Amino acid sequence: MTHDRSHDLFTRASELLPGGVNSPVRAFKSVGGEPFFAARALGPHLFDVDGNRYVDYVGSWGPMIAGHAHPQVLDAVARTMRDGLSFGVPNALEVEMAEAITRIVPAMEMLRMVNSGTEATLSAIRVARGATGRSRIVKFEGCYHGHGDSFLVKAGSGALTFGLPNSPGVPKALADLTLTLPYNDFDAATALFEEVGEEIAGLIIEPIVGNANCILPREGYLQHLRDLCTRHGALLIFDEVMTGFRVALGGAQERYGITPDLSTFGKIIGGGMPVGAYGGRRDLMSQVAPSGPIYQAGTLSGNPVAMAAGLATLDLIQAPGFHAALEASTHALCDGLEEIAREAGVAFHTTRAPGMFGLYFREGPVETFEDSAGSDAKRFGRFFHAMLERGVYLAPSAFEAGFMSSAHGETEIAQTLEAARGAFAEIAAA
Ligand code: KE4
Repeated sequence: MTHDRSHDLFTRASELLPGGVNSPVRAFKSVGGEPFFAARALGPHLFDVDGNRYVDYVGSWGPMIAGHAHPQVLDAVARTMRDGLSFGVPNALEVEMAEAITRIVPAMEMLRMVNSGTEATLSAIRVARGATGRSRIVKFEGCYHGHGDSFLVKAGSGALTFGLPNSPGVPKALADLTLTLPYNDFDAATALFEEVGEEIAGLIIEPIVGNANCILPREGYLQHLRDLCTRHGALLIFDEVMTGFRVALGGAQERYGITPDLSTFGKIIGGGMPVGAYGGRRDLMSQVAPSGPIYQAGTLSGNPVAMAAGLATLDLIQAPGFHAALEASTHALCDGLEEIAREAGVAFHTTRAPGMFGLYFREGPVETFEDSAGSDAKRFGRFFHAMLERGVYLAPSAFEAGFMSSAHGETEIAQTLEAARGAFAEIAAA
């Protein structure tokens, strides 16, 4: 594979964009080398500017659950944009989106559209603080909720990838209001709530962690957090920006049968266009301006083009059997990778939920952030490049989940496993 044009573009980009990218995790910093530049994408594939084709397991970090450039999504966008890109006054598609989300996610009694997952989570936290009159929030080490100041404390995703879990620029006074807990630790959560439970406005969690690689909740853990929040008057906030509409149609809250007080979404509901949403209990959301005093606003919130792309994607994922098929292909990929690693004698483990998965260069199980951090990141980096050279694009960090789409068929999974045979053999021999 040649990457000459990507290299030229990256050289130019690096002059003008920090790290040559508009979002850190794209820079390949933790796996080494330079990122390729995408020229186009279709279905399960990305094509770079040098003409290389990759089976894509990142899917723009989640939105492309129905595959890239799905005709139904593109047609909806093309139809809508001809009537204008943004009005700054309400439009019918915003109502249709609100009706779709509240129908699919019953805990979302009322919601507000925004333009990113970050906006959704920082708005949800503001509602929690405004509605309870409390200031402290609880998050989990390794979880990532976007780059809002309150969340850049022991954060995951790119912050973790670059060892910046506590970013400069976040005032200590604000960071001190963010308490962190170890994920999947029942006793630590109980102890914290017993100590300061009445000061906690909200607890925000990725119900399935997808930003410290992929970690599933232990049996009963989410219910334990639900009970603690209820008992101490704190609000339970499910950050489903990644898991929403993916691990089940109704997200992790449907999969695990938990009713959060507030939820945040993004990615899939924009179908690739900038979008986020936050919402939940009506008595909380009715306190948001202009119906209440808690302020939040956005020039492009609910813009018709993003709504059209999101609605078309939501339509596609409601097809009968969509999530069952996504779960089956996720298991087929992960089972195959584990078998090939075993044959190659490489310590390897996967975690999986419908449509998302974690790859670990360590023996299982992986149930805590420490388990995840104990994966051999150097080996992951070598595996990443060995797969890339063989036409498979995995998330470029040992601390990111991978994503499956309905466009990944048996052919793509077989190609991926064939590439993995060579990649694992290469690693075993290193
Ligand atoms: P955005 O602001 O990037 O739209 O969403 C922030 C966010 C919030 N909550 C969760 C659970 C998330 O996963 C994210 C964003 N996810 C990362 C991927 N790990 C986006 C990729 C990137 O930062 O470029």
